[in-house]
Amino acid sequence: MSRTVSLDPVTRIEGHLAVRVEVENGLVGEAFCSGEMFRGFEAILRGRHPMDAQQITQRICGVCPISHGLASIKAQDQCYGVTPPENGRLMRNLILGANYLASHITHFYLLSALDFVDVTAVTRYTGADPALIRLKDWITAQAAAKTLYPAAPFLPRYEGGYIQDDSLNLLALRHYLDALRIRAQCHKMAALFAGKMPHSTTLVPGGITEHATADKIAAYASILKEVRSFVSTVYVPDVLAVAQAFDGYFSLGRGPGNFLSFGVFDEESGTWLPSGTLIQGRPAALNPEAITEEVARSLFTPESGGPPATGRTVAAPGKADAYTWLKAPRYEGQPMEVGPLARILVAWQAGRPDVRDLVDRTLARLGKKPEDLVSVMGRHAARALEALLLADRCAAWVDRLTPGNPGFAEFTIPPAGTGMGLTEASRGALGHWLTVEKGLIANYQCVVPTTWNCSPRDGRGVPGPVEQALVGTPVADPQNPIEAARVVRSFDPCLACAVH
Ligand code: NFE
Ligand code: MG
Repeated sequence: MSRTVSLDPVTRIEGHLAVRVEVENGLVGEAFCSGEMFRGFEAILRGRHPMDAQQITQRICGVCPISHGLASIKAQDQCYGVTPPENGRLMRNLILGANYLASHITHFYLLSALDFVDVTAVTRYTGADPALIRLKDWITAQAAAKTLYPAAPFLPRYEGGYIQDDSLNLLALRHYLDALRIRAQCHKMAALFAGKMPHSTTLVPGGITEHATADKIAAYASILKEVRSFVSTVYVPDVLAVAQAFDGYFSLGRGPGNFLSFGVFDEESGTWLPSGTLIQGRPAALNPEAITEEVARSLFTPESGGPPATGRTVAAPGKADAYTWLKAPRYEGQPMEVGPLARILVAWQAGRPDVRDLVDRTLARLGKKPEDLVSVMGRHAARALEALLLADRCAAWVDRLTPGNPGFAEFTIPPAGTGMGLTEASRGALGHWLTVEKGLIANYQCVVPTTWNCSPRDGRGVPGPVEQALVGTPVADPQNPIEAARVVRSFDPCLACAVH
């Protein structure tokens, strides 16, 4: 007998996502992802000055604003025919790198870890760590208050299957509290060159307006050391410990097996993490012309679909058979998984030596094969390994900055033109498409990581990546579908971005 289980809202993600799964004989048979709000950023941008775009699109999200700002200024770089000087290119990487580190650390500790770690361990704590004592007192007092949400964001929660060893749980909770401080440090790092965080004032076409002074370079390098040490001695070991404790999740949450990366972090030639696709294991070069958006089951009019350069965003709230405010991006007509796992797999396949070395060593340590990465645990591991590789890369970029050299190049805005800004947000491939007419924005389209991952069924009825990843997931207790929640959260969804 089939039974509908609804995860609504999915908590500990960003934005409003509802997931419905049909469970038959204890396994998910079909899944549906619904983005539950309409925002209309693309409609807001039409008719405005193109230089408003990097400011407005950063407001799509407080978690990945830098990626939206960068996609926007890269689209404008192309439209205006301007290339950033070396300092501008490096500062863009350093701001984005700091934003990735904040995002990955936030995702693991604040959003995902409590799917595995038993937070109630702190109520049994008898040690002397003041931070854990404060957390214990707070949770105990809140839980005793018997309100609807007794100790949010910790309780209520799904019951079942947490780590049993309280010493491990307490260590992870201590790291949860440390992560709050480290993510703030990441924002300080970003703000050195971004002016402020989360929404930067220094991102402009042609580069970055902040000056790379010796004191900012030294400050960035110094905070980076602290963040890098947290990533290598806390974050990566914690992820590997959780991976070993939940080994079964290396074979759950597979998804469509297609991966897409736009490539990110501009270097003198090409990008550090390469662009490319892997479709059923076959690597290929990225072809942006192969990207389309489908709207068959989305709450948009038919003209809202098609290639992003000419797509529109016209809401159709009452549309029959539609179940989400996300469009369905497709590549060569296929659903594609995007994100750290996609970037790492594409880079591994392309033979990037730093990626190969770290990934291969980690797989050997875990006794896993590369194909095991296509899973819930593989996504967490890829995110953590990317953070470690990126911290090292940021150290090299900050070293290359030359105090006194220009951060941006001058440009003029043509009365008409087009631009495509492709980058990677922490959650995956991000593109902004810009058309300028009479000096104003005539059309603007964003195709966003979570729109790829949480996309609905397309015109052929093919489900999106998260919908596919959920199929076959065991749900032992329909009242506590924690296994399904773990699959969804491994993608680090941000619905605020996805519906933009
Ligand atoms: Ni709101 Fe975002 C990232 C973008 S996800 S977090 O990373 O772009 O779709
Ligand atoms: Mg869009």
